[in-house]
Amino acid sequence: MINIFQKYTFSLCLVLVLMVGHLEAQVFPGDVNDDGIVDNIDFLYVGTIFGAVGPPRDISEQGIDFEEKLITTFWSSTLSNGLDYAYADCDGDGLISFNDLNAVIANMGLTHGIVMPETFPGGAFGQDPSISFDSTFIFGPFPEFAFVSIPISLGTEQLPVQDFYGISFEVHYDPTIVFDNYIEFNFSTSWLNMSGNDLHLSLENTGTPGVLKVAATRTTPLVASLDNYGQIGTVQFIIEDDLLDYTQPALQTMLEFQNVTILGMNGNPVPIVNDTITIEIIDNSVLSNEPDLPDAAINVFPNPFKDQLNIQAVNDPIEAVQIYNVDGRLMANFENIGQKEIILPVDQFPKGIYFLKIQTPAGVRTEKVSKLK
Ligand SMILES: [Ca+2]
Ligand SMILES: [Ca+2]
Repeated sequence: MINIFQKYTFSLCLVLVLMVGHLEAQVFPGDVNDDGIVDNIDFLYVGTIFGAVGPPRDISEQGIDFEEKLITTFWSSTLSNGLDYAYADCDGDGLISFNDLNAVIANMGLTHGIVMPETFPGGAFGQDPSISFDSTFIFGPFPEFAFVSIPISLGTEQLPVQDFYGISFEVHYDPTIVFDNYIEFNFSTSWLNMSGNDLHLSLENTGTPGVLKVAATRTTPLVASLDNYGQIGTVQFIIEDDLLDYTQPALQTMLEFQNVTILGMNGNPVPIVNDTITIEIIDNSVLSNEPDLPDAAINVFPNPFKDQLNIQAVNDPIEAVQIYNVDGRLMANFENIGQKEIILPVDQFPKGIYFLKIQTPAGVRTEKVSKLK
């Protein structure tokens, strides 16, 4: 009997050892929720357990290269979706830190295996707080090449946000309407309190035309009122310049929030109601009476630039050049040029992206350029 018992115990142990062996798992660094794609939701999950410490991966399995990394020891704590914390330790060093948030940013958009994006239940209109385009915003009409900045609010006085740690969302837009697919979300000073030493993290990914992905997560709990509402930032873009001619009626285009996710203080999803907005666009020659020049009519180089920008017109002399920054602010205005070639002194401009509006007697050309350090 004892022999049989011992044999049984030995077999049981063997089975347990084999089972423990099967508890190994693979993680692709950055895909924190293991849904096949690195995106803004993975960013949120890292934030919710920021500072957690656990067993590191084996040295040979550390790093953030987007390949299967073996997890041999779990952390024995789970995210709100049931996955082990080890998935959020993107670099495998045993600490949930900025390195892991940066790993999500570095691998943003990469996929492995079958992609089945994690989904979250939406909010109920009239019951749950909303993310919304500000109702005081004027919907247009905007002339082509106008800079549009739409304030975004989260929560209202009637339906405030009562639980918050981080937010991710997408803004869907028509990529043929947005100039050079250049659109961004700027978080402003707000009740999110993501400034100063507390934390400020946000990311944007315009890799998919027509989809702006945004996320912001705290790394410490929010020390503020639990009834929060008001503006959290702005969606900003410039309208394409060759959409209409003066004979055509105004054009309408829609922007829409999708896949809005808030994770609360305990990491659980908080239901949120989405919103859409329609804005109206008119031909800018209604205002300026200037036709658009074809691409080949103007050469701008080098791009990116450092100290100076050369502009050459093929046929007509250049009359004027305006330079705008990405906030739509006029940075420089060169008038009465009257030559086919001009070299603009732009060494004092800060690093960034600029828009040139080049005027000739035959029409106007807009160009996007970027300044290196
Ligand atoms: Ca993911
Ligand atoms: Ca880590």
